[in-house]
Amino acid sequence: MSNLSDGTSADTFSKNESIKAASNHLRGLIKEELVEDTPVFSDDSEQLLKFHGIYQQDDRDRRKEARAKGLDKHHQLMIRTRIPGGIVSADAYIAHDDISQKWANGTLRVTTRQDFQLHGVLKGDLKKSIAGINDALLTTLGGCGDVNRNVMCCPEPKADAFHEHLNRSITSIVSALTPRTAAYHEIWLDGEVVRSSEPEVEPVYGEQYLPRKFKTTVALEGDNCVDIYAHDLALVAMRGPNGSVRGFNVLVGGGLGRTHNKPETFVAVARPMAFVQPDQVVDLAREVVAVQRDYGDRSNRKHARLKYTIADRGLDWFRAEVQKRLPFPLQPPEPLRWKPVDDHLGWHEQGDGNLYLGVYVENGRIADAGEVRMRTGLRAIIEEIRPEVRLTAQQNVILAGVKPAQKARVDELLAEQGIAAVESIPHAIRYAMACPAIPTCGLAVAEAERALPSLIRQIASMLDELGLGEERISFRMSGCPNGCSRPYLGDVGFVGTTLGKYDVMLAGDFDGTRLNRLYAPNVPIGTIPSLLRPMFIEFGANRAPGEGFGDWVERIGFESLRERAEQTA
Ligand code: SRM
Ligand code: SF4
Repeated sequence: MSNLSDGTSADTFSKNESIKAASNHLRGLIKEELVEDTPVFSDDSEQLLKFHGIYQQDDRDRRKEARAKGLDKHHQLMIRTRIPGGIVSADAYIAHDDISQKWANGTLRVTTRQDFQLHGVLKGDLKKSIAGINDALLTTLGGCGDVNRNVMCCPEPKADAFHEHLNRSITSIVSALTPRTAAYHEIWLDGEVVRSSEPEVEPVYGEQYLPRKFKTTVALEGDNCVDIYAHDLALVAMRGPNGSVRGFNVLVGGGLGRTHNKPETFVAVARPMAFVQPDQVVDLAREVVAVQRDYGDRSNRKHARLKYTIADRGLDWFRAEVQKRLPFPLQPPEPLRWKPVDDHLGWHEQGDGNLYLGVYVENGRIADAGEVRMRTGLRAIIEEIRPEVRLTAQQNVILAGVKPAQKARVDELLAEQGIAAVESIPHAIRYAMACPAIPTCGLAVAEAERALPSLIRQIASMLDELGLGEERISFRMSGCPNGCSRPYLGDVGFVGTTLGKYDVMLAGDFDGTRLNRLYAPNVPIGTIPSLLRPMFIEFGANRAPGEGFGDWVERIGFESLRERAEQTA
């Protein structure tokens, strides 16, 4: 193992560093263990599998029963397909739906980073599932692991020159930051094992890949629907004349993961670092990643994200280090202004005579549940109309390229399966998000996806009763402080502390430009509506015209909020 650029000895490296270094570019023993007659991979392979887009999990709902019977956990795998900009062809959607039916738990999960996740895959079905995804021209390589993850982008399918330019930049960034190892093909696709006298090279990542996960998003000037401030690297495309991209504002060092009671772990928003020309953006992205590769903390994984490198060494140091590696001068960042975030739901013109429809999917779970047969409905439309599918950063689905003459048929197919038009969905529900948490996530300490629907309906009816039903307030819940549903960037965050309890975070904003803060720790879920009710009453009575809930809380402050809430309650 090599030492760090700053001279840190390899002796202090964390265990994951030795696993990566010894893995021969992510091969390890995955191929050998795949054919063993066991339901699980070894611990080392579990870490390497992440780079291949695979997490080893167990069904937490079945733990108790298994323990009582003296049986092992119910082991299963989750597969994450990396989907740049969330763009999926009709064929790839159908392939994922088929795989979910045959080999996973029958549902598809749209993630907050515009990917698909398949849960509940058994080891014996893993290779077939991955091969099916690749046959549909998508990959799971780099879906997880210590590499640059999926590159996000606003999914609005606008047919104009600006979007075309942007798509070209994204393709180049994705290609520059995708791992080069042939391990993926060898293991999952029966690719030939290349035996060459030349050593295999990972030009960006080297032998040990990055110290930790790395996340990049591209955003469009004025539109923060991808939550740029949560990202290690955010590139905001600025408009030039005639639909050109004038350049990119570059922000670095955002990250939301933290651990309860460990103040040395913290949430950070990405900060403006530079402005670059369109033809410089790929080099810039590569060198930002390279500086983090060389200077990120490889001894402590809880301190290994770019936000800690920047907190320890300073943004000026980071900018100078990136600059040293580039042949062009970094320009100062331009000011950013945001319009109200658009979730792109409902019917819209897309600029080429066709339409797109944004469909609301509760917490991203495409499933048939009771009256709402989302899976059947989306499948029927996609098979018959064959739209392009786009996954949004709010866990919803866009059907693009629908001909005006097909609109009525799409509406009919949705109605047949009980899928409501977005206009009829209460705003609190529409703008809410929750992470998967229990039963699949091994890190969850509380429920999220299964707990939010009931809570958010209580909140929605309360807001409606108080005449605030039309307000755009974002409620985001996560089952632990890692922040996968970006709870720290909503008006209101519910962060799980233990089963049935949540830290209630307030004073963020709807447009995701400001972190919220802890207002009330460890609140039992059943009492959250009564905690919020007096605040909503005060908000309705005293806010300034057009002021959002989080902005109002931020303006009056927690102390005044507590006093007012006590008087109103
Ligand atoms: Fe996440 C780990 C789910 C977006 C921060 N995240 C996990 C794992 C894989 C649990 C694990 O490591 O065993 C979860 C799998 C649950 C399951 O059963 O599916 C998980 N994260 C998700 C998804 C599916 C949540 C969702 O509701 O959609 C999102 C998948 C995104 C994707 O397609 O790549 C997801 N995770 C996020 C985000 C939001 C974002 O990136 O915009 C964050 C906060 C931003 C950030 O990274 O700082 C996030 N996930 C984490 C962390 C904390 C990282 C840290 O720096 O401390 C972990 C734990 C870890 O890495 O150790 C984690
Ligand atoms: Fe799991 Fe925590 Fe992420 Fe939720 S926030 S998916 S509980 S790691």
